[in-house]
Amino acid sequence: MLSRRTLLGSAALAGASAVSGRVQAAAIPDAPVMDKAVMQPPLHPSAGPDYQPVVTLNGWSLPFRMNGDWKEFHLVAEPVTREFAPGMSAHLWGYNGQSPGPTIEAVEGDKIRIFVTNKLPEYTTVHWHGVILPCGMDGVGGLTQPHIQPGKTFVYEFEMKHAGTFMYHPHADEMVQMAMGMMGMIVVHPRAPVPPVDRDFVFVMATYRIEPGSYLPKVTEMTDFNMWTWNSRVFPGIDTLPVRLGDKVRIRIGNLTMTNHPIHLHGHKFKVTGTDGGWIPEVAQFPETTTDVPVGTVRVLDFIADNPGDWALHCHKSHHTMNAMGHDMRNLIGVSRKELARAVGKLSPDGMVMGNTGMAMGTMEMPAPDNTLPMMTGNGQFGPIEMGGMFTVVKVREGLARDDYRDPGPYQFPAGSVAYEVASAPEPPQRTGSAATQTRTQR
Ligand SMILES: [Cu+2]
Repeated sequence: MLSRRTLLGSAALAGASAVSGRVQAAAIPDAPVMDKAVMQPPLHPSAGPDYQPVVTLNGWSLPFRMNGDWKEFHLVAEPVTREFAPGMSAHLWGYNGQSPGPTIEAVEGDKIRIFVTNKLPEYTTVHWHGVILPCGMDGVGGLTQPHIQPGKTFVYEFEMKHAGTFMYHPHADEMVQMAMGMMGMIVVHPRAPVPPVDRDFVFVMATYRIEPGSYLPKVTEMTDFNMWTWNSRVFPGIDTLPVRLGDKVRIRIGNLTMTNHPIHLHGHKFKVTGTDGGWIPEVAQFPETTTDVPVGTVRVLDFIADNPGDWALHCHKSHHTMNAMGHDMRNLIGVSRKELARAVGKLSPDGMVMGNTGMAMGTMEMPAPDNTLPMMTGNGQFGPIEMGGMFTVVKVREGLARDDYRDPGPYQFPAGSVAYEVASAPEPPQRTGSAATQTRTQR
């Protein structure tokens, strides 16, 4: 993490009593900057009430400072370069060096002061989605506050009245600013001692339309996106979720895309325990393996990691587990490759015919422009995984140390526990409607 001095003049802070009202510009705290797109270790609080911190997939939590009884953060809205996966980067707008911005963590009852500096070429605001606060702190440009003009810093001050999982994003030129990646998550930990979870993950879903070979999202796109991201990363660039066998695990997922995402976890059942409206009473929770995360909402998934292995976690819309290349391909299954190749060859001598037996990519490599990613990619210990977009792996292992979130490598399957090929195929099964069955029913 880099440190960027934004103090005007002396760093000396006024006493708590002197800053409980309107703050002076001289008291603006440093704005830390992140220069990496990999998961940072949990940020245990250095002051204020204690809590079990979250980790952000391919992200980080924003450090704060205490100023009297106020917890102070500094967000800087600015242009950033974000790597989606090795081989592709995008020119986005974000906060403090990355898109999405850092996760803001606080504790129920905290008094929060968030400084927002605008280094974008146009005005912005920040709306604290789901946080119950006074109207003048709601961040809706024009409606609840004047816009934050380029070069200016505004202060938001409110109490975090409720624990839960919330989001932040601009409410100013929203179509452009959200399509450019301006968003982040807010986690408010409960103050009352409740049984904490062992591992607590958070990420926000965002979508982009970035033509292969280009770097800027098409900000007027409404429906036809080609980069389906978790924290502005796509498989195989999304961090895995390493958890210890037996851990109580929480995954908090925000959706700031333009469509819903049915999120599916393999090998476990979970309960949805919270939304951006708060915690769901236990009597209203039920077991699931897929839950829909609608547009503009948060879903919190809790489960016991009681099944060792490498378990896929992904959106169940199959075009959301793909990357940019090849979204417009025709279905050629069953077409004669020879005849089609002859016809295509007349029109395009370098043309390539594929897909007549399905589209399994295997180890096939196609020439691609700079700065894009193949439609389906990634390798596992048994071969190609053929995924992209919203896909990663929950890795349940014995004996991981607390706060150890390093990828433990591929799962070591116990001998004899993997699906296997048989020496010869059995007799074909009899089908309803086959000649044999018909003869029998006619009798
Ligand atoms: Cu999806």
